[in-house]
Amino acid sequence: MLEKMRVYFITDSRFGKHEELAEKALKGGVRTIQLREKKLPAREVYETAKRLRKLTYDYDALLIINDRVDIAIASYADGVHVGQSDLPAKAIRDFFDGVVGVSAHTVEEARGAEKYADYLGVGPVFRTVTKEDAKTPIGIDGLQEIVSAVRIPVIGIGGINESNAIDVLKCGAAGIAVVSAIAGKKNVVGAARTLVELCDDYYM
Ligand code: TZP
Ligand code: MG
Repeated sequence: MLEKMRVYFITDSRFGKHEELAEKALKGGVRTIQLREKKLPAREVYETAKRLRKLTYDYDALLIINDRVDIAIASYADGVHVGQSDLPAKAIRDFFDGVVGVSAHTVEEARGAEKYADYLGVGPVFRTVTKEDAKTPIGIDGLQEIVSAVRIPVIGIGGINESNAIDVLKCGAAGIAVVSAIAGKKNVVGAARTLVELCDDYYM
């Protein structure tokens, strides 16, 4: 599972259709897709998730649903990713067999989640404009501190691109989660491929 999360792509409809972005990222070698849709009604998110499920199966990739464990279950996704204000991982574990990822911004949040989460999404590492309510960047040092404080895999997120991805991996992060470094590029397939090759090379 972890190997597939090295480059973890999060879809964002401001950059294009979820399915189109996901397919291009998959073509570029990405093996984890997170469906992140904050605006559409549940029915539409579910329909999108089902289409992404088919696509991710075709590429032997993981599908993670942001926020909504009900949609993750209904669409046969591999997992769900929740934040500090969503259902707690402990509660999700009681009825969901899939992968559970939790966002953490501090050592305290990370330690609080590690017992029940499979991985942590930690950040924003760098400044990002993609998330409207993004917190203060924790920087490489903040990321390093959290990686050292927990035993579960940490995926860095926020402002990560081809020029700083290796710094994130050098902290001991298991991968990088990105939106704009893939979705915001003219050549989405090529941008995905560049990041995948960069990260794979680092782990070789
Ligand atoms: N959570 C923390 S930062 C972020 C999310 C969803 C946005 C990451 O987007 P980008 O474009 O990779 O900085
Ligand atoms: Mg959330």
